[in-house]
Amino acid sequence: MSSVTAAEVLVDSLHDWGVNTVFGIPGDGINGIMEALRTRQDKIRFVQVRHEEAAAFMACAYAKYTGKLGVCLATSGPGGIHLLNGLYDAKMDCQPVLAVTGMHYHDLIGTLAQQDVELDKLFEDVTVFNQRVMGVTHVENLVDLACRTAISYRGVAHITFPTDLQDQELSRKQASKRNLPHHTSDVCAQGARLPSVEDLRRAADVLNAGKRVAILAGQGALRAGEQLEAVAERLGAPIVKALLGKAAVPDDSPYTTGGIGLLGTKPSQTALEECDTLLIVGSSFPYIEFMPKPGKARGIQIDIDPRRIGLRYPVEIGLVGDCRRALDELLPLLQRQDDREFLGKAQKRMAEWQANLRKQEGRSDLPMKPQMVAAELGRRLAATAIISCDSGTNTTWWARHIPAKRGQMYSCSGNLASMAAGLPYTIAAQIAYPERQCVAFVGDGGFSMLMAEFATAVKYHLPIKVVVLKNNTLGQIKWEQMVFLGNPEYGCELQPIDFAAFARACGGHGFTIDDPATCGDILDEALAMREPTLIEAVVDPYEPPMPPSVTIEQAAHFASSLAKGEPNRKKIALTVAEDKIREMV
Ligand SMILES: Cc1ncc(C[n+]2csc(CCOP(=O)(O)OP(=O)(O)O)c2C)c(N)n1
Ligand SMILES: [Mg+2]
Repeated sequence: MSSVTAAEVLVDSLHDWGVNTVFGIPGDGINGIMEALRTRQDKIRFVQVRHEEAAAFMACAYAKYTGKLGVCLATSGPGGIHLLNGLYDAKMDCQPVLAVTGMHYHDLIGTLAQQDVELDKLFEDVTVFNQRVMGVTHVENLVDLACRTAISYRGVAHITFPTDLQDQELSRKQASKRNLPHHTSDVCAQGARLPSVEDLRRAADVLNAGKRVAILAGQGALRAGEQLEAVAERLGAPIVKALLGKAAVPDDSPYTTGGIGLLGTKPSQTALEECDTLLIVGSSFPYIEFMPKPGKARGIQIDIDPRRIGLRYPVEIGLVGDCRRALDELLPLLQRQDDREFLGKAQKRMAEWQANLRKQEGRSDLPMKPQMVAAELGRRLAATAIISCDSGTNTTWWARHIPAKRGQMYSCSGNLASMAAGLPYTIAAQIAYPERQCVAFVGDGGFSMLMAEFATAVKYHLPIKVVVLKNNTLGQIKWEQMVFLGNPEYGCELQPIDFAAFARACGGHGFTIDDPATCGDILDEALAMREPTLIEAVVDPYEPPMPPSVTIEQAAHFASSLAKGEPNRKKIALTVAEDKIREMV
């Protein structure tokens, strides 16, 4: 039998776990692993990125969009440190990700040598599994347990690998006497957790007794759309969607009132305020001020993670299990609610809300309104498009003005709410689904953080489309400073970049849209491109992302920020006043 190196054992084991893509950047701490990847290119594709943070975001997005393990690789010291933000994104949105990092020579660790960072210690907080390789015969056991733990506990596993051990040949002589070869398994055992019959019956009793049931659907409900709609129909219940649950049911479903929270809709907020019973399906939506007051409604929660039952609302019954299967079991126990008034009212309010959105989207102002750009894009997206966004005001426009259609996928950095995720998410989506339309909808601040990844898309001929909302400001923060604290904006203006020229400089296509009259045609042309394409949309920096309803405190803060010397107060006041008037007429 020909000999294999420890790094080859790592790569072969990953392949056995079904891994076929690894995102990363080489370095002297992982060159042994790179060699194993080089000689196994037919099994695993190595995608070279420009920043390890992007590799971790890609691994996270790969997991989100495929349901499979995402894998990233970084060298010792700085490479591993760069991964962290993307790994936290995976941790906080509960995605199975394996990070492999390099480490210094095994016998120099802890001796102040170059790049001697004990990454296992650093990664302690972000991981559900975190080990350093102690010898060549350790690798197979570690990989099996790392992959299994990441998948079963929906979190980040980390293996850090001393560089000199990577190219050592596997010799069973080195194994301890209890470490028999191949004593671990690479079988991916899927849990089929279902709530107990008793709990399902109790939950059904509560739901059947409700007169005004609302459903809050999150990321965990993404693969349970049909079931959600069936339950909503049976109970006459509106479906309110948390941000990560945007694609759980399409926005044209008669049952949904769209998103919830600051970037959600008023009808969703009202539904949660007025419901007497709340069914939470796969969501840990963190803004509890939008939930019913504790005790105001009876609560039922379905979640795959028992720890999360009762996390944000004091529910009476927790159904622990896969949302789709749990809803399948629940449905036959539910009686049809004959009083359709609660759903009917929500639908009426939603129609009014939609009419207001359409007004915003139809505006032909210069500079362009971001709502208009989002809507024009949304109209043109393919039936199976995958659309990722960043954190910022762009998230609000994405959430409200790009309607999710059946068959599309949507995601962003949800609980971490990190900027810069949109582009790496889109690259990962395109790698996972070469035939689908993959689009990033991002802000100029977030995009510029990891914009070098556009060159990654060019390198691999990925026909991604990136829509950059260019408002030359960290828009979201500007509004937060004014509306939440009553202060003038500070530190928010951005040095403008010619993003279209940048895209061309990378070898891709670059378009600029600055006029509503040509916006649609340019989008058509850009979306038809077969190489990476960036569309820079020059939008109004003074357009506020209005919350579904403005509190008196927010209005007072806003007024005080203008009075305190907000530098752009005239333009801002005019824009806000004009928006308000248009809403009324
Ligand atoms: C990595 C990171 N840094 C800072 C923040 C705080 N933050 C949230 S939104 C935002 C502004 C985003 O600006 P831009 O990408 O231009 O989007 P816009 O709000 O203008 O649409 C900032 C700084 C964050 N969420 N993530
Ligand atoms: Mg911006």
